[in-house]
Formats: sequence, C-alpha cells, structure tokens
Amino acid sequence: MSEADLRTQVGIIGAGPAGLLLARVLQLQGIDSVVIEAQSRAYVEQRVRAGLMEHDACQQMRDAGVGARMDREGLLHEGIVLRFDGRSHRIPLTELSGGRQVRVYGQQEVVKDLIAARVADGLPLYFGAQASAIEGIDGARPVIRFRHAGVEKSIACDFVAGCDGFHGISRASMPADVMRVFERVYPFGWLGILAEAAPASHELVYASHANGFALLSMRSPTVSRLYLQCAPDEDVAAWPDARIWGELETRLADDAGFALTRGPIFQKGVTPLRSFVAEPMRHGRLFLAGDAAHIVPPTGAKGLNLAFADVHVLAGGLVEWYRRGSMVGLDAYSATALRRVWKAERFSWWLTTLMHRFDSHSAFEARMQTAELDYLTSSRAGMTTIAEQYVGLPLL
Ligand code: RFL
Ligand code: PHB
Repeated sequence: MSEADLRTQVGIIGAGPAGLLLARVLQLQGIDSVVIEAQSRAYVEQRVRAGLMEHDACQQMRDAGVGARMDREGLLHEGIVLRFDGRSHRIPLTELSGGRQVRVYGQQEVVKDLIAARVADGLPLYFGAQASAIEGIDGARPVIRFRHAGVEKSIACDFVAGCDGFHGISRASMPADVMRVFERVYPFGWLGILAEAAPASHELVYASHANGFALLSMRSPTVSRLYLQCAPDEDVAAWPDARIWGELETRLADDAGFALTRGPIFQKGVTPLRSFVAEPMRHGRLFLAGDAAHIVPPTGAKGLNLAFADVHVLAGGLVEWYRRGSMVGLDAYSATALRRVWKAERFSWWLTTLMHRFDSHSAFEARMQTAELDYLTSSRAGMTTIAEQYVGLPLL
C-alpha cells in the first residue's frame, strides 16, 4: 500500500448532512470511516439550503451528541399557516400530531455542528477531495478513487456510502441495467432570499395566490427567509429588491392586514423544482443516501429530513453487520428506506401541486385547488393529515 492509499471500514463520499451524520453515528458505535468532500469547508458551511427539521431529525442530532446549539438557537414551531383567497388558516401541528414539534435551524448550521465535532475528534474528513471512481462494488473490497492536493489517492473499504448529492458520482456508478429512475420536473422554480428583517409572522406562512406560491420562513428573530414561485430558469437579475418585496407583499397579503417587514436582502438564488427517485438505493457494497438517491420539491421541507432518515436505516444495518456479522439490515436497506422516501415524495408532490399556480391549469382545476384547501383547513381530519406528515412520520 502506498502513502496515498487509505484503508477504512466505511468510505463516505460527500460531507453534506447525510455523509456527516452517518460518519458521526458510526463513530459513536465504534465503526471507522473516512469522509471525502469535493468542496472546501468554507463552501459547504456557507451553502444556503433547507431550514426546517422534523421532530425525529432533531432527536437524531441530540442522539449524535451534536444537538446542543440546535436546541439553544433553533426556533421551535408548533404550527404553520396556510393562506389562500386572502384568508389565513393555522394548522396546529403539535396538537394534531401527539405533541411533535419542528425546528427552524439552517442546514448550514447542521453541517457546521457535524464538521466541528469530527474535526474536534481528529477523525478523517478531507475537503477539496473529489471522488472520481468507485471500483469493485460487486466484491468484498470496494475502492474509492479521489484526488486531493494534486495527488491521486484511494480508499479501500468494506462498504461505500454514496452521500454525494444529486450531481455526485455514486448513483452513476451503479450498473445502469439494475437502476430504475422516476422523475417529475415542475414547470417552475423558487426564487429564495435571505433578508435582515424580523420575520413578519412567528410561524411559517405557505401562501397560494393567483400570481403564484409564496413562503415566509426565517432563520432567526432578525433574519427572514422568503420564497416566490418563479420560472425554473428565472434570471435573478430581473428581480431588484423592490420588485421582490412588492411581489411578496401581493402574494402574502391577507384580510387581517398582514404586513411584511422589509430589510436589506443579502442572498438571492433560484432553485428549479423536481421530484426524483432512483431505485434500488443499493448495489453490492455501494449504498446511496440522501439527494444521491432522491430529490423532493422543497414545499414539504423534506429534503434534509429524508437524508437523515436514510442514515438512520443505513447506520442500523452497518452496526448489525459489524456487531453480529448479519447482513439482514443491509439487505433490507433499500426497501426500508424507499418506503419512507415514497411517502415523502408523495407529500411533497401533493403539497406542491396543491399550492402552486400551473399555467396549464384550466379554471376548473384552479377551483379544485381552492376547494381542496378549503376542505383541508376546515376539517380536523384534513389538518391532521398535513400535520402528521409535516412533523415527520416516525423513523422505521
Ligand atoms: P448534499 O447536501 O447535496 O451533499 C452532498 C455533498 O457531496 C459533495 N460531492 C462530492 N464529494 C466528493 N466527491 C464527489 N464526486 C462529489 N460530488 C458531490 C457535494 O459537494 C456535497 O457537499 O446532499 P445530502 O447530504 O444528501 O443532503 C440533502 C440536502 O442537502 C437536500 O435534500 C436539501 O438541502 C434540499 N433542499 C432543500 N430542502 C428543504 O427541505 N428545504 C429547502 O429550502 C431546500 N432548499 C435544497 C434547497 C437543495 C438545493 N440544491 C441541491 C441545489 C436549495 C438548493 C439550492
Ligand atoms: C426554509 O426555511 O428554507 C424552508 C422552510 C420550509 C419549507 C421550505 C424551505 O417548506
């Protein structure tokens, strides 16, 4: 073995929420891993993405010993507001889900906490290390090839965890003839902003408006996170700050005189919306987790939470293997994870379809959306079905 060669039990590609949480959970169970990440530490710690953590995802952070800052700084939420036809309807999430709560805590904060713990423990985590190939997944000794600081290196491992997101190499390393892909690309995207402005509502507001969907969220008592439905390839340059605030005010208005708080916008970006699932999530010794295997539109706030749920199942299977030499959990990984994935896909697709404006919709279909929203928000059963999925189905 040359100096460039590493040996570990689980080789983890990608230091997003999935790869970092997996490494941490395995460490606590005495299982070694090496994590490689293509980007720099600063880049992954600053990448603005998801913000809402389900009840059990928060517990996963605590169980991994990295929940203290989340519990201190994360904002606890017990309800959300659905707004349509200019009327606001609160869904009491906690009351309708047997006491479960969600927390607003930025994905980059989750990533920072997990990186800090790994660095503090002196465990291998390479930034600027891009995986180029995964070899031997059909055998017992797979190898990950990567480049770091100008040197070609490799990791020999027992298992490979492909946690490298939608554009990574792991999914592409599965044989094409064993994989089936399911996809829906929506005819719109979200324009998201971060602003130095106190959130105008204590709870998240999901608004359906004739001009399109809008969402009010937040990151802290002084920072608002707001989204507008837009074209999938919308040019951010066409959206000066005044236009964004004007459109948000129009779409978020209600009959109780809702007033948006404005402030300096310090981040703007467009995300196209997509539903995507690759089946199976495992081939031989390669296991996919998180966005590497599936994408949801952000309406249901499920992306990060689903990545965490995959890790729960995968870590359980790996622990069973290293403790008892049993492959039962690992053999069931794909089927077990996919049961939850499909339910989260369905919820995200459904909420997206219910709340957004579709140019292809007839006047009839637009009335159907309003009637469904009216039913859901006036029926305890309707509100309960939203609440139990929004706070997150229990982990398997
Ligand atoms: P990530 O976070 O994409 O992490 C994958 C990591 O793998 C690295 N990587 C490689 N490393 C080494 N070698 C290679 N060859 C590599 N190829 C890639 C990448 O640099 C990256 O660091 O996946 P993970 O861990 O599965 O986590 C999933 C979540 O990040 C994702 O589901 C959510 O952020 C989705 N998402 C949102 N979800 C929400 O619930 N609410 C949101 O508001 C929300 N906004 C978003 C989002 C996803 C976005 N993406 C993917 C473009 C906004 C954006 C812009
Ligand atoms: C966010 O705060 O970024 C956020 C919250 C809820 C969503 C999507 C995004 O459904």
